[in-house]
Amino acid sequence: MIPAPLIETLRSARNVMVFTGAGVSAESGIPTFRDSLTGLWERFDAASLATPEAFRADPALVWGWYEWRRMNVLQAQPNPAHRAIAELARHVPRLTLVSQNVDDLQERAGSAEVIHLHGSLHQPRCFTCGKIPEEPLSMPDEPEGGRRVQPPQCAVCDGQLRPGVVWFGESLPLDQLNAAFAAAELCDVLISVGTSGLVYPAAEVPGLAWRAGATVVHVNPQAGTSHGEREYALAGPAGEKLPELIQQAFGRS
Ligand code: BJW
Ligand code: ZN
Repeated sequence: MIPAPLIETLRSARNVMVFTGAGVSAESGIPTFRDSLTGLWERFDAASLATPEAFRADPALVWGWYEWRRMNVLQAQPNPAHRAIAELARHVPRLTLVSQNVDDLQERAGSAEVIHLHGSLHQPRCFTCGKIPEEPLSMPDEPEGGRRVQPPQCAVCDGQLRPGVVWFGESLPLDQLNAAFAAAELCDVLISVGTSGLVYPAAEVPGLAWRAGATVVHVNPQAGTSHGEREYALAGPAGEKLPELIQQAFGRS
């Protein structure tokens, strides 16, 4: 049951922000990071795979792991939550979509502009000179995970390509972070979907919006039932709750 005041607020909002985490892609079969049993960090060691030190120590291990993840994403399809976000953009005067995700499922569901705070699996760059190769990556050869794969060489400096994601201890892309913070301060409604809110500075976004006066909605199976002033929790999978919210606010989904 979606609270009536939330439906009214969304219906009259001029400026909506959607902030997504790994949970929005969970129903496409892409594992989250911290869910018990299924989360990537339950099965793999973040320090050995998602830091610049890890890449320096064993580039083939890190590149192979990210190639496995890129292949999973290439084989996955957008789910009803991704499609609901693309549809919401057609109902409100302005929608800003900010994602912590490194997949491209939101774009493939029809969202035109996505602010990616943690980069992309699909756009590697040189670990040495930072150059982004002109040629897109080809389909990974081997479906198996856990296999070492030598990273391709940079055409400019012969350095090694690295995944174009933001690792622990690295700065987030400044333009995207500034755009996300600015949008958070301007929005009337922020819908936070499928994030544990544990990783900073991205995790500051919903609080920033709330302190600036926005109504904040959390869509998450783990969402608590209690909520503060201007704060709602829709407890359930995003692929159910987002279409329901949009259907009730705008009449179709
Ligand atoms: C569903 C669902 C369904 C399930 N429907 N929902 C302040 C305090 C403490 C530490 C720090 C701090 N500030 C910075 C730090 C350090 C660090 C940090 O935050 N650490 C914390 C973990 C303690 N941050 C950084 O290092 C950042 N950089 C930085 O701060 O730079 C400044 C600096 C420079 C130099 C030196 C020092 C500092 C960078 C962070 C980069 C994060 N990178 C990753 C990996 C990206 C690459 C990759 O994909 O491998 O980003 S980590 C991982 O976590 C990934 C995600 O984007 C990010 C957030 O995770 P997310 O999306 O929330 O996923 P989960 O799994 O946590 O949650 C999923 C949720 O979905 C759950 O709630 C489920 O219930 C829910 N769900 N099914 C809806 N169907
Ligand atoms: Zn280079």
